Amino acid sequence: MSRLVIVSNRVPVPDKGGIAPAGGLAVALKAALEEQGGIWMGWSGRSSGEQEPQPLAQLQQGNITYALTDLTDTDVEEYYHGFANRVLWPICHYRLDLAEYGRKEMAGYFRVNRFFGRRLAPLVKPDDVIWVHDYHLIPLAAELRQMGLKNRIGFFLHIPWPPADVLFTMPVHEEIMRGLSHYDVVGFQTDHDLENFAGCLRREGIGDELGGGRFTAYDRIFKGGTYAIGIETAAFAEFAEKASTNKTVKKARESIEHRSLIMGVDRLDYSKGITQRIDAFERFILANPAQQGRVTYLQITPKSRSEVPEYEAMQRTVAEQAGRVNGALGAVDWVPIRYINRSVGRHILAGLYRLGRVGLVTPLRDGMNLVAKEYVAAQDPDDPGVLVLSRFAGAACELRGALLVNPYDIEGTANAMARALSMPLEERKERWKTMMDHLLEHDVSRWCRDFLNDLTTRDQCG
Ligand code: ADQ
Repeated sequence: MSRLVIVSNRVPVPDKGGIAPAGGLAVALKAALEEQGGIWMGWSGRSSGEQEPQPLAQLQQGNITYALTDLTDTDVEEYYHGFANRVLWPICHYRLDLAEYGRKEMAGYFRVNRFFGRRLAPLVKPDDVIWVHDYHLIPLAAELRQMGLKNRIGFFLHIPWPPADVLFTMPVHEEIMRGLSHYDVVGFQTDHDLENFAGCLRREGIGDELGGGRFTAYDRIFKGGTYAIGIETAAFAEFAEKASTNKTVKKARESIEHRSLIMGVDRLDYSKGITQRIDAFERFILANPAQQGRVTYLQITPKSRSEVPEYEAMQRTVAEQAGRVNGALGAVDWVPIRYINRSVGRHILAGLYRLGRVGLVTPLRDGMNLVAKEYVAAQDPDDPGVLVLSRFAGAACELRGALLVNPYDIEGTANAMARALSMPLEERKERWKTMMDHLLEHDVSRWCRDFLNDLTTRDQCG
């Protein structure tokens, strides 16, 4: 069996006791690596200042080698904060207004990908299969091909792929499209993303579809496919059930008392639609005065990318907005919104999801959204809560039992909250079961297997 080489911007390195950071993606990819043996390479998250980074730090755990490199301050600024997070992230989330192009940042992005390629190439054996993850590393295959590597190389994009009119506002869109053509399999979260990608190829005559999921562009043939990422459904459901005795979960349950809990859990990011969601909650309370004092909205939002000015500003905006709504609607014995800026352990999170009568997942645009899937997996089968889900999350293509909303329509989202809170038990159970059956069958291990099968089956691709 050939070895597997995974490359991602950050690597979930196990601690000294061999425990890897939790999370479905890390668990599934680690399992695949353990089965086949291999390497997981990426950025250490550290800077070497302006010094050339030391050689790769390698950590062996069983038959997995974790290979990490530092980056210089300039690299971190231009590649990571610059092009990846201030250009590709907003563009892929349809936010042209937030994209800040700069020639320096673009050059830094391609330079760091070349640097990753140079550090990785000496570790790769001829029959290794390479799987590259996410928007930070699109040009990596092209760099490896340039160095003569003929291995099977696959790419999976965790975030949405935008339509041509959006992508082509980026001055280097051609280089990005060309970069993708050097993979053997390019994977997206949804059919809609894949269609957008095909549209980008067609629009400027860059390439075309050959049928059977095969594409041609820049004299290469490759497979383009949809691989909706899942979670470790069965394990997550078990965490949630067991968490009912957890101290923090118990305290949360007692503090809610007789009230219904609406749960929101997101990284702090403009794509997640948190401010629109708070507006919708306010609208819901104003339109349903009988709910005053009878419902609590818990929003758990760890800070992310706080070095980027837009994220810092967003942190202030959300906190002020939650404060304003609490000031306007709250009572001496009722705080309508509890807003927490902290990360929570996965077991506790699972227990909190289970307490939620409503799971409110309303991103303006999201590749998949694992929170939606985790919320469903965590529910009590005899008394499940209701998922209110944005139609612009990739998960909406699969979770048919959710109440789908347009997060830009504040009144519509408020109405969905009211409907979710009054939904009869039989309907809740029916909707939940449809979603849970799907999630059990399409879990993260299956996602991993499906992608790797396509990548290693030669006639799938060029
Ligand atoms: P993200 O944008 O990070 O992922 P998401 O899919 O929701 O979004 O995953 C977030 C993860 O972080 C979930 O597993 C969640 O449990 C965890 N999390 C969030 N808040 C937390 C908190 N307060 N404490 C602890 N854990 C918390 C990107 C794409 C998504 C895509 C995923 C996977 O943007 O669209 O679904 O990758 O492909």
